[in-house]
Amino acid sequence: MKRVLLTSILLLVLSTLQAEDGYRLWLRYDKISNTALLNKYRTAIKFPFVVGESETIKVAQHELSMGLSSLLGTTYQSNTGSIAASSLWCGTPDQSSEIDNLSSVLQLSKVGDEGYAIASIANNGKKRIFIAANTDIGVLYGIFHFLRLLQTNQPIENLKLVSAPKLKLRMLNHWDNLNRTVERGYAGFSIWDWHRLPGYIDPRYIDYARANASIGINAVSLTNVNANATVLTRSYLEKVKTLADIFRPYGIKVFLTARFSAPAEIGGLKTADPLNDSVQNWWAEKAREIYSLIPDFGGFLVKANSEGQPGPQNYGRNHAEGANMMARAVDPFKGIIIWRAFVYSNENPEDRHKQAYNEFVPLDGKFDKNVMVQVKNGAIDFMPREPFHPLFGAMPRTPLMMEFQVTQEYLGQATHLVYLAPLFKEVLESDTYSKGKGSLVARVIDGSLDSHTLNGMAGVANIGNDINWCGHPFAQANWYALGRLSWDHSLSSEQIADDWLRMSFTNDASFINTIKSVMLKSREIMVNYMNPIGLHHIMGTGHHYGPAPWVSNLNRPEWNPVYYHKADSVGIGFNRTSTGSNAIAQYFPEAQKLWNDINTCEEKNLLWFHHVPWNYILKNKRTVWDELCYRYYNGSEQVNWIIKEWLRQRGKIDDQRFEQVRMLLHIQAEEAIWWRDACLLYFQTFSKMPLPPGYEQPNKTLDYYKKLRFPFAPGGG
Ligand code: GCV
Repeated sequence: MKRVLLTSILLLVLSTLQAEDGYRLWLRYDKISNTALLNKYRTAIKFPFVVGESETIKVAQHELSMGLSSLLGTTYQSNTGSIAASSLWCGTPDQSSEIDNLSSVLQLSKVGDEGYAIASIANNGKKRIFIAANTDIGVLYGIFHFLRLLQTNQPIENLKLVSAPKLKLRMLNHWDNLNRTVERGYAGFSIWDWHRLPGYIDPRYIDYARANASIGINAVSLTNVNANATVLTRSYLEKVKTLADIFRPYGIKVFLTARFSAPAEIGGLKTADPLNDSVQNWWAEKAREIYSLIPDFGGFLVKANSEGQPGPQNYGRNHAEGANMMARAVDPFKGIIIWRAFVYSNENPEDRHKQAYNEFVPLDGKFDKNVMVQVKNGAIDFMPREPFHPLFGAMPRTPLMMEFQVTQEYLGQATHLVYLAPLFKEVLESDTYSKGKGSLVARVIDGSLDSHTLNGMAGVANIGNDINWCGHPFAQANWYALGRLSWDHSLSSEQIADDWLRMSFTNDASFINTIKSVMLKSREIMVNYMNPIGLHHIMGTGHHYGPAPWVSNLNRPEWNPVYYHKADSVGIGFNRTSTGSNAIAQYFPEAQKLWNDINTCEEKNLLWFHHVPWNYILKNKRTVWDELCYRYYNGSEQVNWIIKEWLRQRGKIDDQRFEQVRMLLHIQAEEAIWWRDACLLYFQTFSKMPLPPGYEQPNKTLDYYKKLRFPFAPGGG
């Protein structure tokens, strides 16, 4: 008996030792299993040197030594051994005369301040790989790229790569509260241990910075946009300074969210009116204090006059007056203000879709040069599918920054496998037509369309203190995709998924091909079982988990799902054409053409723009009701397809993550049926039409679904 117990304990310890808990993200650096390739790499890589002495270079040296040793299964210690025999040289022209001499061959003029070149070059009679950049951070990014080539088993014989980021600000927005809850966070509590900072430094801060640097993220806003002014007090700023010091070598700048009423709340002033001298002085002083602690502080991210947050309108001022006041406070220190355009008001009877545009377009050209306006990808709120926000293209004199949501608030949270790169790409590749055909959203936000030097993209983080950071093993792919697309928005979803899978799981081709296809289809599958053909905002109240299209009793009309789907005895959908709210007029004429006419409207956005009779016949000859049924059933069946494909992967990857994903997929399948049946039973009370023949009948009643409650659902913040 004793022996059995001991053996089980030993096995448990062993399995824990070998556990793949997901902590290592995509930086696992497991030894390359293909022996022929391993030998090739070992032959090609000898005595790596990373030239320089800065903190960033030290990080780069460490990463390269660790990555190579681990991937190649033999010790590599950067900057030791024979420099003459070295075949991997990393550095900048300033630090290395070899690199300086080769700078035109390496094309360093093309890589700017953060980019890099990786090239195989014959040098002094020896073939060498150079990882070169104009700056130390460029060297670190290049080293991460090089390690990725090995992790993904790419050839390295004849490298000739030049890479520079398309966007300057590549950012994560944490919605983390000071009490460590995370608004819309589904992966545990905040990783910022405010209480024990600055004295206690969780090693996780360094791993977080490494992970971000490995995908090019160079800015993080630490706190919730529903801001708490306490973070601007001295004792918290000292904690922030500690984080900023840790992140600096990894090229990451820290931003804070600023509560507009802070001068009154913590500054003892009677007002926070942006035109008041004492308020202006307070912010100027606060900026001076912050920059004395954190010289490279990024600036403030501000949610104002939205969902109850204070803002300039409380004092009869507009967004530009509020933003500019803060911009002047940080300007002497090269700081910027990121002002969010996520505004809507219940006192405004206008379609919520139109409100941000109506408030912001008249302010175009009125913001100071160090203000960016951050716009969510769509006009409502991070739905499974939204047409792009009409502000893109409509404010040419203002740098607009993209705000995506990485945390899956409305997309199955940390339970559903949904790969978001296709959603991000769909928006980035949408044509605003603001300057004729080809005026893509991507070109608005990278500044190339309207010649802005400030430009960027942010994602609301999905990171928490769960051991695997993001809750769902596949949710890590969304953090990864945000970074890679911020660096280069022309990358395909497929390429990003391919890299992420290889780095996070295995290079096994059959696993990669199957699971990549699952990932690429997963977003569309989720749209089908949650919000097909343009339905939106029909999820449960408050926690936003699960379906609740019947909710109609909330004080604010635009918080009720019935406001959005408008189902009645005639049909379903929100008429946003000229005969309805006319939100469509906010788009340029060519974009309007995609959606304006019910007969030609892209079906994926049909109910977003039209109220459509239940028996209206679509191009595929189904009625709208039948199409809804088809999509809901198809979406939920497709989750079973995902499960089937996943089960075939047993043994190809570690058991621990295999099991985690398997269990989560089973919940996803149940929840897809919940979405399907709850929504169809509810909409059927209006359509009065039967399910098409052959469809399995729901086995629960609408009443059953209406009574479900989730009092402790996560993410409430
Ligand atoms: C931080 C949605 C979310 C809120 C969030 C808000 C925002 O409404 O449900 O939790 O608040 O967006 O983006 O400001």
